[in-house]
Amino acid sequence: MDFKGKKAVIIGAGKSGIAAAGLLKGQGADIVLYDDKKQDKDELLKKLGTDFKGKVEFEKLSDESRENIDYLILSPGVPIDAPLVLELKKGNPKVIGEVELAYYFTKGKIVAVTGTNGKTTTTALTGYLLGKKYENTLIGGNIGIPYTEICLKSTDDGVTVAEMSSFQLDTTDTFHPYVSMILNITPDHLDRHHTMENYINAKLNCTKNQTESELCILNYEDEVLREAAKSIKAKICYFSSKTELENGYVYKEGVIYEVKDGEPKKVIDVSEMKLIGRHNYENAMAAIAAARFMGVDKELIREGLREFNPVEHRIEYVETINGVKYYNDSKGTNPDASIQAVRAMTGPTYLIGGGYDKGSTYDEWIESFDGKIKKLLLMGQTREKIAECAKQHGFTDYMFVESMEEAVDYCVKNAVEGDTVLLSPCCASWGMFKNYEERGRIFKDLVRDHLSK
Ligand code: UMA
Repeated sequence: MDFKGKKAVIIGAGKSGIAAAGLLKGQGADIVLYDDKKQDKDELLKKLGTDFKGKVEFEKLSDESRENIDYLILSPGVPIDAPLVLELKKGNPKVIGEVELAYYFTKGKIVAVTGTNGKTTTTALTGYLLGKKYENTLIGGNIGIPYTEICLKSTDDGVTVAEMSSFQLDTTDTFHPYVSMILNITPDHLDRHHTMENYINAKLNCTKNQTESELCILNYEDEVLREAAKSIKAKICYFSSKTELENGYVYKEGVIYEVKDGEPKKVIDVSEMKLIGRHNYENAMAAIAAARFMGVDKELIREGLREFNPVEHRIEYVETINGVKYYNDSKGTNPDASIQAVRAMTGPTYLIGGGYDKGSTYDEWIESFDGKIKKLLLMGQTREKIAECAKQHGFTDYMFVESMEEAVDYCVKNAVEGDTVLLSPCCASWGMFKNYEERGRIFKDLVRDHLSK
């Protein structure tokens, strides 16, 4: 792909937009970096570097920048049906997402990890296992490192493990991984994709260009995925934590097995790993399947599984204060993820939830409380909606808080030895926090502040 002298307008000047501009400036493109929201221009220019010769615009794209666009590059958070995108499309530019752009520059093999939940842990673990064999193993994408930031570091003999969100997959075209995995699909981001069908199709984009000799790893327990498998061209490898498969990876009574023609061979006893919870054993099976397909030795896989530490913000242990354990699950941004965190708790729990409304329903989340939740502390845009739903399910031990600080203070004062405090909001962080990382770090800082009091 030749970008020299071509006009590229990038929409969204967040992490991805900045990284895309960084990539394109080295290709001699004529760049306009635009954001709907006003930003500190000097700060942004500093991030772009002194060799950035393009334009930066905010709030309204100038008439000049709208003309003769060759490439319209969308950050993941920019919907393909955003009014500005629809308008600019009339000029017939090539419209691509930031991931598709990165793909043009990627060398070597790609492992793409998607699914509603478990992506980040699985991406990190897969990268860790592949790193045992491939010296140049890169990890990026939705995990927080823009793909355009790492793609130039890829090499023919290396591998890139890319976490792909539905937002990112929505705007891919030729993106072609060697191994793809879809961990699960449950309703999420319906405000952006409008229908479940659109959301599923976005996820399936990660396998649409794969061929028969390549691998697609799927969760056997997900009916949507089993149905989708019928039209997937790549070889399918299933994993399951419930069904004894004839071929694939199976979790049963504390052990992960690799099964070939009905014959199970033990991979690892899960008690040897630091990851906990059935959902994490599923993530581990997907990572093992990818590593095995890419030729990583079984003993090295076992070693990696034992060494790997859980990812920040996913049921992450923070501290114990006066016999009360604190867990940060800020990545619990939808019901399914948060249900897994609630299930992983073994005793009476103070649960901190609520946040940005992305159209989820909370019935299953409330049902998963199973008598364990002593108090539900609710914050953000969704707090009334969740409270209403809780009442309908006969759960009334909830209260509203205005801030994370108020929530943590309440828990520190009221939780007693043997209790657990879990931040697992079941909602996105937007509105109150920049992102889930900021929300999780603020929670952890507040908890640790109490430790030093
Ligand atoms: N913006 C516009 N117009 C729009 C929408 C956004 O100008 O119509 C601007 C915003 O004002 C903002 C910028 O775009 O300044 C933000 O861009 P972005 O939303 O694409 O976010 P980035 O900072 O580039 O981060 C993105 C991902 N964010 C989203 O998908 C919302 C990050 O995933 C990802 O880590 C990062 O790229 C690197 O790949 C975050 C996320 O919440 C973690 N992902 C969702 C999830 O996991 O559920 C999908």
